[in-house]
Amino acid sequence: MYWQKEYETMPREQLEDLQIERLKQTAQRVYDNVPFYRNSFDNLGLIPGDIKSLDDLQKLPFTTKQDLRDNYPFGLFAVPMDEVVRIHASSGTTGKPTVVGYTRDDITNWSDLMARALVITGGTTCDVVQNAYGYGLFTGGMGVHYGAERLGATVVPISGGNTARQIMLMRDFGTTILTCTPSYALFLGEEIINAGLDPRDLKLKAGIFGAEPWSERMRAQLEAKLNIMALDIYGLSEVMGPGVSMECPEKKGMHIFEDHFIAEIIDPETAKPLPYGEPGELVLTSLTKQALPIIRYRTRDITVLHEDKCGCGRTFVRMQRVTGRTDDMLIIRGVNVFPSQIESVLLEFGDTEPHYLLVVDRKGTLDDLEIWVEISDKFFSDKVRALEDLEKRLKARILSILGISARIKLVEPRTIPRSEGKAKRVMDKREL
Ligand code: DLL
Repeated sequence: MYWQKEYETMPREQLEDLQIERLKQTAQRVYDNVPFYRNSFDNLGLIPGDIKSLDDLQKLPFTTKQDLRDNYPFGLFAVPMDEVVRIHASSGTTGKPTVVGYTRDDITNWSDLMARALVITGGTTCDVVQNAYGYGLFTGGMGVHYGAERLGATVVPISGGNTARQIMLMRDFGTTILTCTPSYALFLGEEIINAGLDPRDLKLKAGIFGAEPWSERMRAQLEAKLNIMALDIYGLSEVMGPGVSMECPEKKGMHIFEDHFIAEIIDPETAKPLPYGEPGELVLTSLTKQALPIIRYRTRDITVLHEDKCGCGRTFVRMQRVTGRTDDMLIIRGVNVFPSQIESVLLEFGDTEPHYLLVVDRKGTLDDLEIWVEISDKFFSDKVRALEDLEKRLKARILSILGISARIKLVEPRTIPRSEGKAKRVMDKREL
């Protein structure tokens, strides 16, 4: 089943014609409206008219998270603010978030892509979609929500957390499609069983899980525990949000919605393009976005692209599961965390040293973050009460900056191993 069959099954040649047309428009749009892009085109001696074929994409400059940061908050927007109807944001590398914007047409396109994702799982107007992705600045909640409404399904905007209530509503409302992070889905699956329920008594049939890495092992567990078909969805705020690509029931990777995005794989070291089939960093260019068109965005996500025909009939290339990142970003309970964000919090607090270690583990099915922080010599001789107070303040500050709660472990001065080269800030013990 398709939502927009004409596009989803478009012959490659026709699809490439559409991509080049849209790429030309995008290059013109950013050149005319975004000083950052005009400058970078000028520096390369490039004008939008130089883009004549898809191969010319490689002439265009890359965009990075740092570029979004340098132009915080709205500097990369290509339309006046009165055309922007929505803002979302994701973690920046330090204090300020990365901000993205959408026009009304952007929201319509995004909703269509999310409706496609739901239809791929077999979704129809008769489905009840329990949307347990977080609502708010994170793109997961609203992204799925608008897609479900666009499809005409019934959406239950429950957001994340409150597991007992999730299970109650799942049963009472006859939820058929669950959308959330895969680790939360696994937790829900276990809690359903702990509550003495049999998943076969629920009406659940499919789950659309993403926003963090997962594995085939987790898929098998999710499908067994929840008695569903579990499919992977990928996206990132900078490029749109969820719905950049979506897996089909063939389960051979996620189809990139190539009528809206061009995907490349590059060698993260040399930035040179790599052929299909080789692992590297995913680079995405938007083709239809108006508020925040993005050229060759370096996602930092490692994957492989496959172009062989898919049994589902879609002609879009597929990306394999994301297997890692080229930077130090962690995803903890679905929240993107950069060690540098934590460092900047520690620097605000005079009583700690900027020596820290993030210990990430999976307790049961949920991620757990413990932050080891060295306290200063001066502070170390102080009273227990003061230590407890420092711990509390740090915890609260990290919660407010990162949006996740962490356990703080204050350690004696000079106990976190120093490294001669790049400091080791993270110990990730999770096995997916
Ligand atoms: O996580 C958007 C999203 C919401 C995707 C709901 C899927 C479902 P950000 O918060 O900007 O956006 O984080 C984007 O999350 O660069 C990847 O590193 C990671 N990521 C997203 N989807 C997957 C996935 C949303 N299916 C960052 N597998 C991306 C592995 C994923 N990693």
